[in-house]
Amino acid sequence: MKTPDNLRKLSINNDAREMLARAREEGIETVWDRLAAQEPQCGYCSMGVSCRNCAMGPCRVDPFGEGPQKGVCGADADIIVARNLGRTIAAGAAAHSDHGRDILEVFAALAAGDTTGYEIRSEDKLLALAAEWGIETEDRAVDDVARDLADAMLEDFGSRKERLGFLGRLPEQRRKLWDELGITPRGIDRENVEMLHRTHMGVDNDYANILLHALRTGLSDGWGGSMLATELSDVMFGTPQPVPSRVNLGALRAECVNIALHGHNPLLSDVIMQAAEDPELLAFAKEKGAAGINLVGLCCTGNELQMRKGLPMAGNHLMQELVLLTGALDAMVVDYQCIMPAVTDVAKCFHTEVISTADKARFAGATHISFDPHHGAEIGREIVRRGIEAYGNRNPDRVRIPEGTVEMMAGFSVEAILAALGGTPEPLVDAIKAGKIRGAVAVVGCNNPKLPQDHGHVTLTRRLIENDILVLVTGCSAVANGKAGHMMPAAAKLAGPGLREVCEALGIPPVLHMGSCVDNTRVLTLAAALAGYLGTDVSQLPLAGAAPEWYSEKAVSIGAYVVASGIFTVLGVQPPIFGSRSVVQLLADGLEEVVGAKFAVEPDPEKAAALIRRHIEAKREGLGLPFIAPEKPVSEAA
Ligand code: BF8
Ligand code: SF4
Repeated sequence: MKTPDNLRKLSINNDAREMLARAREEGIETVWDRLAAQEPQCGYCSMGVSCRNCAMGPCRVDPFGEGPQKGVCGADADIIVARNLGRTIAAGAAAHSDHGRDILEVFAALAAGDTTGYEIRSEDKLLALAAEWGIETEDRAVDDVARDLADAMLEDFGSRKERLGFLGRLPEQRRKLWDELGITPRGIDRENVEMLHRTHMGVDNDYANILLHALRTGLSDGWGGSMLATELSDVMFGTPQPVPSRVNLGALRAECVNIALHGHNPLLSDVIMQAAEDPELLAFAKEKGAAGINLVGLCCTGNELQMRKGLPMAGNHLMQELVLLTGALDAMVVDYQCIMPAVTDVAKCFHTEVISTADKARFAGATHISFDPHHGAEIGREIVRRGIEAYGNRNPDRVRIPEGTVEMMAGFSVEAILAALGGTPEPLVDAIKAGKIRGAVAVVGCNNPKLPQDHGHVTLTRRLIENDILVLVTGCSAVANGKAGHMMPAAAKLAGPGLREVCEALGIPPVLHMGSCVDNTRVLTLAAALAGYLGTDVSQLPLAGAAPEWYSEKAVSIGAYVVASGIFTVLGVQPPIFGSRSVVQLLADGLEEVVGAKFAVEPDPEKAAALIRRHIEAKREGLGLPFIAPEKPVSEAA
């Protein structure tokens, strides 16, 4: 097995390097080894010019013009690349939206009094959503309002509507633009199904038309499935408020039963957190010799719990195997998405029990405990009990927990940000107008083993805050920035003078944790609210998005809805589109004319920061805001 020698190239974090060294010593395979074994990866697939959409294929076209230029059906590179991208976006949108549906179904069951372990924890939010969705609230029982809201939201998944229920948050200009372009998302499932239909052989054979529908499919995620997931999670689990937390593998505790909550959906993990405080289970843990029950988060399930309850994070995407390598994890509870099948292989090298919980996401080698919200509380307790039992099998001689955690703050929902601003966006708008804050950038998305873990997130974020750009983070980027120490109020000293002044006055960090990946919709809501406040379109604001280390289909869907919503987005990993010059031209240039925003690809975070700063200054100029020469010169970028 060929493995790169220098661990420093794999991750910027000491805890990761320490566990990678252990993996080497003990011959335990990780994601980096498997990537090396795949190299060189297929050039056709990397450029997006291979197709297996039908049994006349598989086909591939030669982007350099020497081999075939068309698949068996006659599809050229433009069609094949656009179809592949459309399907990728549909898969990502489906993942987010199916998560949203799962939340919505439990919310509906809760409203019907048919669950255990759930309650409405944010009545304010429920009533605000009901008002937004045109549901009568006066003199009505909360459960009745919730039932009607659930029914109305379920309609968003179907085919009977002309537009999704959350589009009223957008400025009029943007809604009109989408109507004119024919990309107003109508039904969440509908746009996904139509994307699959259009990319069947012999349906949509116009690459630009395919890509427009791909944007619409992404919009059905951002303004549909993901937004439902965020909003209803807030209703059921609480609207996040600033909360202290910690991050790193050091969050594991040798003396405790350690249970990691991994995946994306807070439905189960929330009841597990309740179970971990159950006196009977705590007594059982003590009986087994443990000092207590210690829960840690991974990926976005972790983010959901960190945002609302300050749950310590063990790490982001590339830490999921390394947390097992500590030998101190007794159970890894998984729901779905971003959970490598390899976790059960690594777990076998230790005593760790992997417990799968979603019937739609099963793992060979895992114990399956089917999650049923009607008995949420009981299932939560059963899972914690198994974790305690697994603790009994732990070999203390094999425990190696990297020392130390980094403090961070989470919990910056839009409501929390507005509260920090004194209830209105005005102070933020004033700070932007005065040039103290030049603009805001959402730095989001994954880790990818093709890049040094967290380097892109951390470097880009640092350059942006140094230049007075407020950074909003979600997903694995939030974890990366937490580890880097960017997410405590004291990090204001790393920011430029203007941003520093604002952060110090408000007592907030210059990098705000806005949640999991479905919570990128909080960024949309904030952007739309700012645009509404200024009476302008989102595309005119000094905003940008960046996914420096993305890997997932969900990230492509996010990119699609962010750009279609009018926000320039920089990707740090090349998407598989470079086999079609037309597709690249449209996404990286032509879209600007269509939706007022476009994509850029820039793997070097220093250059990405320069691109974003130029973009933000251009938007400021467009709004007639004062140009103040930046502290540090914009370095020459591509
Ligand atoms: O939804 S950032 S690696 S964990 S896909 Fe996955 Fe990417 Fe992490 Fe969360 Ni989002
Ligand atoms: Fe080949 Fe066309 Fe079938 Fe794709 S759809 S596999 S290009 S014949």
